[in-house]
Amino acid sequence: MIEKLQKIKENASAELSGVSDKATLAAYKVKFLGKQGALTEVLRGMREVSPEDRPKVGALVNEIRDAIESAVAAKEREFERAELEKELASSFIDISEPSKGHEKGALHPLSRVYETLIDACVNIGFKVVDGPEVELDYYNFEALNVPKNHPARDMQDTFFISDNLLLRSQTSSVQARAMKSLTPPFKIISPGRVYRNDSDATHSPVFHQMEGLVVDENVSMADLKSMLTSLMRKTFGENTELRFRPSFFPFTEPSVEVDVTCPTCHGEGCRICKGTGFLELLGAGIVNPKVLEMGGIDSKKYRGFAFGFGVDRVAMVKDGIGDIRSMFRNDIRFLKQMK
Ligand code: FA5
Repeated sequence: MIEKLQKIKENASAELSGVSDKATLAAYKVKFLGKQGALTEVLRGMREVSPEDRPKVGALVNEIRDAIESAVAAKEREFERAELEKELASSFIDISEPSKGHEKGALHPLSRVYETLIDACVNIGFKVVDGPEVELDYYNFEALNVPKNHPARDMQDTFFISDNLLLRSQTSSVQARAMKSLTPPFKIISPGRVYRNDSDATHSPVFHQMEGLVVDENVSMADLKSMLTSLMRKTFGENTELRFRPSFFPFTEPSVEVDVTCPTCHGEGCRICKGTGFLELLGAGIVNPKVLEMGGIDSKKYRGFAFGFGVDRVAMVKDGIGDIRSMFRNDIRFLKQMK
């Protein structure tokens, strides 16, 4: 047995010099290490070896197998290196060739407006708060002075999930939640996605609002007006004029709708503003004392003002986008145009 093994060792060593490529290496491996190979063949005869000789024979088998395996691995490395060198020598990279250039990405028009509005508010002391998109009827309506079955609910065509659960139709729901946990004075904004059963060029079923709420002693309509004017001028330019029209919201009293001069025609009247020179952007007003009380705030001591933008509308106005839906189609041609 020992002689047989020594013979295998000698043959393996002698034949290695004849291994000149991957194919002969594969055949070599099969011949010495394969299932029908020389070493396996010897191992099958182990039964005939006396128990005292077995450890010696076993050790020799292992030694020969290890030696063949490392010789095979070394040859494999040698062939791979040779292949790589051949490839490197034959290929040529022309580093003087002009590059295709890198296209720069850009923020979505909506994200740009979001950032501008949020930054402008944070700079004057507003804190950003968040709330759930799947909301309780209570926070979206009841806590905002819109009881169940009240006709004011028709102002927003809402997606209900169940009697008490809905997709929030306005970010005012966050204001209703925040009042319960914050102690006045405070200034918060809540930007986020909202949902209504609307769809045309200026209405999308999913859109974005940014609600602002300021609660303090002695806040007034004049504060609301000056704050919104400064915010709109930061967004649309210093020459922007605001128009406040009396309106109705169940959660504010008095309520206003606010228009800004059309940035396309600067108030002259054009297709975008339908000839009026103004564009409607947001609702606002002095928070109804009933809403403050429902939020746990003493309405005798504190007053509040609130406003709610359509962020998508701001983006449309700012970038002259004719159809709100183009902002959600992810058409790369539109997005490139908006860069
Ligand atoms: C509200 O949603 C009130 N919560 C705003 C408010 C807040 C008033 C605080 C008073 C105090 P309104 O339904 O008007 O109001 O919506 C506000 C803005 O959202 C609109 O001016 C408009 O810019 C935008 N908007 C409304 N519906 C859609 C829609 N389907 N698609 C895109 N924008 C919309």
